Amino acid sequence: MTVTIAREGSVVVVTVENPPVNALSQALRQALVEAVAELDADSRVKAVVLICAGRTFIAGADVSEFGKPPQPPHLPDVVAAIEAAKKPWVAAIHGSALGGGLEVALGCAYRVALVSASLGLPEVKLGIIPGAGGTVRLPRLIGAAAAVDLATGGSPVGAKKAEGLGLVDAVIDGDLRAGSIAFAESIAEKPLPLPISHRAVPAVEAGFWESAEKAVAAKAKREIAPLRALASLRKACETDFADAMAFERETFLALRGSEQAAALRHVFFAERAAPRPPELAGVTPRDIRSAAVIGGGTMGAGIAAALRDAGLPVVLIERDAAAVERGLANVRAIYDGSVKRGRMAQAVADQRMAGVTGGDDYGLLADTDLVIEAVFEDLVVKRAVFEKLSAVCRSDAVLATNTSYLDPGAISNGIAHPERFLGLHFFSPAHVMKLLEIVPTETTAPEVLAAGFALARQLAKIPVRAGICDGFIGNRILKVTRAQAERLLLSGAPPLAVDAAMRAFGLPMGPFEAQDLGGLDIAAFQRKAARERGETPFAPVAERLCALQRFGQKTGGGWYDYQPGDRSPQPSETVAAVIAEAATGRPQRAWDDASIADAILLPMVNEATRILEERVALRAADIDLVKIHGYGFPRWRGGPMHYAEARGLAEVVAVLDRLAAEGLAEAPSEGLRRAAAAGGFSAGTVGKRCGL
Ligand code: 3H9
Repeated sequence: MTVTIAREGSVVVVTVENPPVNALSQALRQALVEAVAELDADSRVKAVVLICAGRTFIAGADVSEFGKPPQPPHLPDVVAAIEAAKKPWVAAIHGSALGGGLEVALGCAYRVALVSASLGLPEVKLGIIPGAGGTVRLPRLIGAAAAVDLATGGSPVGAKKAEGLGLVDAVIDGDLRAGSIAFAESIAEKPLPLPISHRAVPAVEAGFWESAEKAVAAKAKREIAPLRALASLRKACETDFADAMAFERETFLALRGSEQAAALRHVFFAERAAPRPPELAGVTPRDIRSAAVIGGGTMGAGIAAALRDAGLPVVLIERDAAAVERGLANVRAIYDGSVKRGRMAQAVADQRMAGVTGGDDYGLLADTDLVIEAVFEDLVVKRAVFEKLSAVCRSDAVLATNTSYLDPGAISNGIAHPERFLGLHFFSPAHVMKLLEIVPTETTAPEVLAAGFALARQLAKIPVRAGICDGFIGNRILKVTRAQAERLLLSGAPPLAVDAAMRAFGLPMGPFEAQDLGGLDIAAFQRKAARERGETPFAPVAERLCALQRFGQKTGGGWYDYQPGDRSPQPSETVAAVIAEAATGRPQRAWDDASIADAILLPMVNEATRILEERVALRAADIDLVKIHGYGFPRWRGGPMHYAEARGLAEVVAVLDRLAAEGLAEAPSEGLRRAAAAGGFSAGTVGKRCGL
């Protein structure tokens, strides 16, 4: 970390360099306080520009310090020192001024920003609220309503919008350093503006806070921080500066040590580690500038849209002209939907669509860099596709399958140049869902695997490397979720109670509602394939429902009954009778929300530990990302592995032992017992064996 001071006539430029994102480490906070004192004492200095080296302005407090006790100088004092400086400080913002970074900028007398910069208070996304005056100064500068949007939503605003809000004083297009120096010269002789902390609190309309509370609560669901941020903003508007600062700081410190903040921090770092697996360090990915998708069904069309959204030209291949038309119509429907919902301008949609070409001739792919197959889940059909691709594509083109259950090794068996082949498992809808499981085969070359990760980055997806097994990481755990849900049915918990318990835990939907939405036939098809492989999948009730053609909402009934035109699930007498029959002779017991959640979640953790032991996943945090980004696991719980660790693995093992004794779950794996003894996955033997 360095803070350098350079003189440009009467203006001084203070440059912060603390890669990667100029986070406010203790050393940087100290250096800023010292710079204020030094420049205050220098009579030649008329104004100060605070600028940052590298990719961004100060992106916030150093999140990695959050697990430790705060060290002085504390950020509120640093901001107060800058605000009290005798010379006007001008924050010169490029990249992002986030969290503590924006708070530092609010301490400055002026703020200027590059047109490409963004500013925001994302603290709530980390389970905390601003802790250095963000909620107290912001309403004084831009009014309560805009401050509520920024501090409770956590999304940044661009420089132009910030200028409109009064958050920045000038937008600079071009050289930020030169522009900021010129700005500083223009204000150097003016009297210092009133510090934001001295400005009047904004007035709000009657009922403003009550309606803001309703709106924030509805959006935040079970996350604590947004409502706490709102409380802090309200305090800022209703008391004096010092009281409001004390309230904000107290709230910040309390949340900083909360379970939700620990979980959200875990996810923050997991998401940033995921795109750069250490095992691929130094490997140059194969270049991907053009792409094709084989198959224009829901999945293929979604993948095509995702590729287009990332700027790649896409060819969509189907078996005949009519299927090509249907495939293109599926892609168009995605863009039409975005336009209808106001998320995309018609001109952008047209431009995206213009970059998708359809055809039934594989010859169109002779020079394509990446081809993703998304045809029917049938080994013979998929192999036929790759045989053709093998014949027409360049030998260095990356060939990928989007299979969810088949063995990519078997799919690629016999193709020319098998080192260019890998699995890229998207989640439906593929243009929306953030997860991408990347599945190398035994022959995949490192630069092809690296191309998969680079593609994920380009597509703004979260990549997770998965080994080959039935269902890879996510669907393999999903099988356990479903089996456990059925075990619960057979031991006295009705579908409604199971779904309600999982919602209470924080999932957007329970396992039975989710199956009714997606269709029971898909899992039935997979079970059939599993039986053909000699396995014995456990789905006694689902099998009976499928035999009754109850495939979910689309057939008017599945785990629940549905009235025509109404998607709300109604308990079904037919299903109750099927469950009663399947449960004959089994012991029944009483279930509450917590014990239902345990009976589903802890066996998932048990399976996930096996997945780690088998190196199907390389890191416990990767499994968390899979469940959060592919299956709606609540982010504020940190994913199943973080949840289990936070709860204590010894307790997890004890609960699983009890469930196993009742025949309601498998016993904890040896790996889980070892991890419990070692105190966690990352510190423990399971993690170590998996390369952590
Ligand atoms: C706060 O400020 C609280 C205050 O109100 C109160 C204090 C009293 N700390 O995302 P990237 C690392 S809360 C530590 O890939 P990009 C990241 O782990 C904070 N490290 O880059 C990664 O490390 P590595 C509020 C951080 O260019 C590297 O930087 N601020 C932090 O795609 C690159 O990250 C935020 O929440 C941090 N604050 O995006 C901002 N931020 O290379 C969070 C990043 O070793 N950060 N790292 O894997 C971001 O949103 C993005 O990093 C940013 C750059 C947009 C800045």
